[in-house]
Amino acid sequence: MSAHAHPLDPLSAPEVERAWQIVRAEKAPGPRVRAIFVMLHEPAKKVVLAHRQSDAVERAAFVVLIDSAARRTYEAVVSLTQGRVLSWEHIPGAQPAIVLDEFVEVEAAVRADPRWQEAMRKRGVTDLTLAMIDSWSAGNFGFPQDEGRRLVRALTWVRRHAQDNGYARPVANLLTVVDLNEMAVIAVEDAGVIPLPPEDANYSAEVAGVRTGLKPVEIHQPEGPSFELSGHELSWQRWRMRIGFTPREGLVIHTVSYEDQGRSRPVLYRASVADMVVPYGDPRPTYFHRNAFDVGEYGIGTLANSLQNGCDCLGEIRYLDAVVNDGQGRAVTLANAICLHEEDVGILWKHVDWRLGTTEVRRSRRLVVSSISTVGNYEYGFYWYFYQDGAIQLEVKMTGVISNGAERPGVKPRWGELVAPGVYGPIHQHFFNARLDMMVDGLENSVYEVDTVADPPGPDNPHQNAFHTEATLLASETRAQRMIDPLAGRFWKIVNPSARNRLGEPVAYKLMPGENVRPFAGPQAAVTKRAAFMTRHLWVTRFDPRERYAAGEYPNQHPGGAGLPAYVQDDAPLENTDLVVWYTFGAHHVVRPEDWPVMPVTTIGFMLKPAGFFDRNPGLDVPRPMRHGECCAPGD
Ligand SMILES: [Cu+2]
Repeated sequence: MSAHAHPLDPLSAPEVERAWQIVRAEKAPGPRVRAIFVMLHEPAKKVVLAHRQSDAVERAAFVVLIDSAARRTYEAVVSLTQGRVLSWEHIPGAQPAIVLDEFVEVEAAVRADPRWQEAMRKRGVTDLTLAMIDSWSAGNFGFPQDEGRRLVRALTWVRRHAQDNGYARPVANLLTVVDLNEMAVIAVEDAGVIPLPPEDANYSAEVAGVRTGLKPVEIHQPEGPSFELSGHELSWQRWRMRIGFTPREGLVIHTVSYEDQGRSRPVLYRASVADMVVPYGDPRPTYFHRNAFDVGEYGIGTLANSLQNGCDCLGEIRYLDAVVNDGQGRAVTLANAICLHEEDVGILWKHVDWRLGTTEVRRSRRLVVSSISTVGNYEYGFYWYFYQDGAIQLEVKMTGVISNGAERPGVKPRWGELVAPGVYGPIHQHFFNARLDMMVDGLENSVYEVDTVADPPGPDNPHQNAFHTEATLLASETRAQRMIDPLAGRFWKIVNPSARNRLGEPVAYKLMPGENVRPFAGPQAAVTKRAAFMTRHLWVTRFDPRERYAAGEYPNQHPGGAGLPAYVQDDAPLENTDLVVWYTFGAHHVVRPEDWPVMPVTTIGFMLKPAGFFDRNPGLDVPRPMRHGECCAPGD
């Protein structure tokens, strides 16, 4: 037993390394082994929910590794408390996520390959140090030569000069296929020279210039932030939660509850972005394979940034470090990877009673828990917001450099847009899936789909103005595969049938979709089979601790069918049970010249709002705003 504070604390750096040492000592997996993920093996819900502060905590790690020589993937559960491997399993055919070490080694292998060097010379590139090679996950297109291999399809860019944007000049028609187990180039596919774009694409202030006229904005919180952080437990304005982090998912929000009149009321057991995929719409040789699963194929947590105060977050900031692993099983501490801060977001509510001459207004403050990951060319920011009216929001911010290609002068591409002379941005989509293990006033919940419907004309509707909502129970996993319908005002309500509000209605939170889109890849496309989660905006499953990821445990090179489609095979009943809501939200990216050379942030997300969870507006008691050290008086 260790003296650890809480069963959901992410693994510490010594725990990561100890887990790896235990696996190596006990299983001797050979010299060419790579650690893929070393993360907390989360204890069972009942253990977590029954945990008291004085309880000793069993610590365990979940380890994924690959023996490159034997081409075998293993999973281990390692007890850190007992110092031994609890389970050890070979996962036949699985290609685990690609780790950073492999990216580095791929780049070196490609550079050293004479076929690739020849392809560069054909394109007039003499200084090969200006070239940059990014590994792209290989996908699974049923090519017989891919069978059984651990592959990436690497793309090349060439900077115009040493300080240039690495993605300034894409090399079109050149794909380098690398076997990661052999760390050898197995094919250089050159479909013909397209000239490199003529311009550089720098975005530094030194090159772009600096506008004038901005006066300073400073956020002062002289008494510090209003939240309290104790280890990984965070409390703020009646909210209480635990902040987790895994190398695969990045931010994880655990055990979210709201204190309501002295009662701690749970809302969520666990929330994370459980996978994502970026399908591209161009069928040509160096584009068709682009559909990165950035969570499951790369591990978005391992790619998290160290954040800087005043730059990434503004104000009175507290940070948490994140601990991930490298390919050798060493702990890597990403300092300041998780930013915690408060933001003023305008007014929370207001009313002017002009007869009485009184005004009551409250300002809205939100708690922000965020992290940003750099995945090759793109940046993804994950922002969880908690509001004083009981609302929760996830906002994903997308920025960085678009994935691109080169086009011959004068060609207007069908499957995308030109963003600069010779530089092309293919049309694509970013689908995220948030796994929301709901716990609305308890584990037993049901989900309803709520549409608004116009009443038919008739004696009950003589003025034909009538409309009402209709709620349909999503009674089983087959029936709980739904699409958005903004024209019906559709939302989904997560209800606790055995907890009632003062009006006698079951308490609920509703999931409110934001902007969303459908996938455009065809139903038989490889990416559609492999990322079947994107074909439905809403999925609900009965809780099963083994059902963790929307595209399954091993999406890399997987032929498809894993994850949600497999989880719902048994069509489990969903009424009044421990369930998980999986929400897919897609950002549709028709690339613009303004997205070049680095794209302004675009956002996508959704909200969870109380819907009869509280008896009234829970933000009534937010204090009046302060102005020059005094309250805004109602008569002002
Ligand atoms: Cu995009």
